[in-house]
Amino acid sequence: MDFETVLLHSLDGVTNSEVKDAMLYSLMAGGKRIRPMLLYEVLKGYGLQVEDGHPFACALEMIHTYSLIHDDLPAMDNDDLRRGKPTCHKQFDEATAILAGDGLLTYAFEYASSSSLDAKDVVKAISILAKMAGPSGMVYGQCLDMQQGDVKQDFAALKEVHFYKTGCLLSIPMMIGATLAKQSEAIIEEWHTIGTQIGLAFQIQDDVFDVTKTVEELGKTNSDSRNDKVTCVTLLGLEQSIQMMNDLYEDSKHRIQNIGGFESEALLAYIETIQQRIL
Ligand code: GRG
Repeated sequence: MDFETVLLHSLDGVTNSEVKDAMLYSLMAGGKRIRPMLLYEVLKGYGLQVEDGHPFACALEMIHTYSLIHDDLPAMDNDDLRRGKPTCHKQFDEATAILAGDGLLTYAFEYASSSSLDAKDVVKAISILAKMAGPSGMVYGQCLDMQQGDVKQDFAALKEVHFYKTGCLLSIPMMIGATLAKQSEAIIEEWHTIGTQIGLAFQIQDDVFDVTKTVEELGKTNSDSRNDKVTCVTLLGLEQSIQMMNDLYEDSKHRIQNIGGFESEALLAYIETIQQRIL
């Protein structure tokens, strides 16, 4: 079964309602599915089955989608277009979009807990999911981002926003993959570092695309420029941003190659496709 089908059926257990329709609308709107794919590649590199990762891969995509729905709300970035379609609150209404985000966030944990792997590993993986997505992780990053207008940003401050807002969620697949493969705390921490670097590189790439691609190509509006937000490109310029992005990807690939007992070829090839992506 391909991931889109697995993801579609992951909401089968949810009671039918307008909120479920909105959850499905946003979840199945066609993202790149980078976080689930990273998890699958880490599992494969450790010799585990892709199927073992389904509950966590779906949970990750649910949490990612909730964050996009809430980020697009008028109280946050106020965007009308996401993944080439009207944002959730435009397609439904604000109250339904808030509830769809809440539904995806909470159901993600119910779904992840359906994993039949070793209960100790499952609890640890769920705890990583909660910590990295929560108020000391991605939510903290979003909080810093919302305050951006009040504080003059330098690159160190911007990097901190990206570390939490983007890096935390991109670290989850690496950390959970290593956890399910029963790796040591030190190795899980190394995967955290790798995920954070890929997250920062990914965010810089997103900032570069915001100035080099059209709204039609991106399938989303550029609220950073509309909201006068500082980005890597406005602070460092285009050339230096691209250089930094490539350095971060290269360093993370190098770190992955040095992880003992991990068959890195497929993951490195996948990261290469992210680095070379045109959208
Ligand atoms: C509302 C708690 C809360 C958090 C919001 C995800 C997020 C934090 C904000 C969205 C805006 C943004 C630029 C986030 C940085 C991460 C990023 C580039 C997200 C887009 O991820 P992709 O490109 O999206 O993987 P698709 O649509 O392909 O899944």
